[in-house]
Amino acid sequence: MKFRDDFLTEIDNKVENGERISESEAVRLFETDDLTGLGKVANRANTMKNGDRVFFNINRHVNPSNLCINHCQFCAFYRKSADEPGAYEQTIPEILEKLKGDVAAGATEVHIVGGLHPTWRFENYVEIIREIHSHYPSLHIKAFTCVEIDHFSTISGKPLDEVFEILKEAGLGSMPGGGAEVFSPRVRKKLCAKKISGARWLEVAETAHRSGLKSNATLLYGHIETVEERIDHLAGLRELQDRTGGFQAFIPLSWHKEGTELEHLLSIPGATGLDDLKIIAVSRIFLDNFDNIKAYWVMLGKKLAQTALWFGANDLDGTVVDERVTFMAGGKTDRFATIDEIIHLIRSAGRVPVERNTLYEPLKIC
Ligand code: V47
Repeated sequence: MKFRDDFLTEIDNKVENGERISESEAVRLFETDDLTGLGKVANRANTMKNGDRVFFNINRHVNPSNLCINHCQFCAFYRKSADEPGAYEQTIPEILEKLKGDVAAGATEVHIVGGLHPTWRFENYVEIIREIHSHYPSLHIKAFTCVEIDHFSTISGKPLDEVFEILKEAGLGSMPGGGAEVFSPRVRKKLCAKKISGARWLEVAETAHRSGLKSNATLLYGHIETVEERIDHLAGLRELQDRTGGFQAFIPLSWHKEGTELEHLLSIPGATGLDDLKIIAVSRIFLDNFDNIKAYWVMLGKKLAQTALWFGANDLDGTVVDERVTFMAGGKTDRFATIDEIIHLIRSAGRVPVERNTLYEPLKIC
């Protein structure tokens, strides 16, 4: 292939020969001004793995409560106490009622994440999983980030592997990738000082994988992180994936600032469309041991998520329904996507839509 930026020829040859790129090469990729060239390299890396198929699933989000003891500055979702405006707690019957219609409409997955509640005990969380599993046994429960799992270990006094055994017995099927933010200690100290370290996030993910659970990984970008810190984050994920193979998908999360403590800092303009596409492309090329790169339409917008299918992404997430983390931070996209809409986005990008389950087994070619 011919590129305007010669460096892309080098990287394209590496991709074609299955050679891994280095951290400094990944930093250099971010600096290219040949966006379409970068997209072509990432597209090659993706089609070598996934052909022209693009995954989606039929899912719904449940965020049981936004009360949280970690007051992260980039987050508009959390509330410190129940009497603050916007604070909420859902009961188990409410959650079961919400899921009823989704299951009837063919949902195969429920995605559960929430705050670190100041008073809920580990048993409360286990009960949520147990009740959902017993009412809707066909629904795959993808729940709790590494941050929440670490919290359960702290509040229950149980080691991580025991926490996982209890949750699996209750019906937990896999874990989402949130809470990773950016592993850089500099960024965490400034934005989320109370949150577990990046090293601990990776340790919890490793323990999950060793106890037989698959999980996802994310990167929150577009705030104060540097390009080097983004790549260092990806390097931590690539290294763990080499050892466990337990990550199913990588999902870059485009930071939304409305309602966060950082909203009025003009020095942080947030990610542009170009950043969004570059992150998808660079992560596809750098994370050569991840099969799936997800373009999360809730944060990218449906049109840019569709465009990302030509920049290395092979997964559009799902119908989603009722996600709150992004919408409380000013997300302007629709609150859900219909199955027909997702299929249309994929087909009109020239790709083949494939409905998958949470474990990335194809269910239906659409
Ligand atoms: O953990 C918080 C991030 C995550 C904001 O695994 C924010 O399949 C943007 O992890 N702007 C939750 N992001 C979302 C998440 C996720 C989403 C879709 C699929 C999967 C998966 C995982 O969102 C949080 C945090 O890292 N976040 N605040 C914000 N203002």
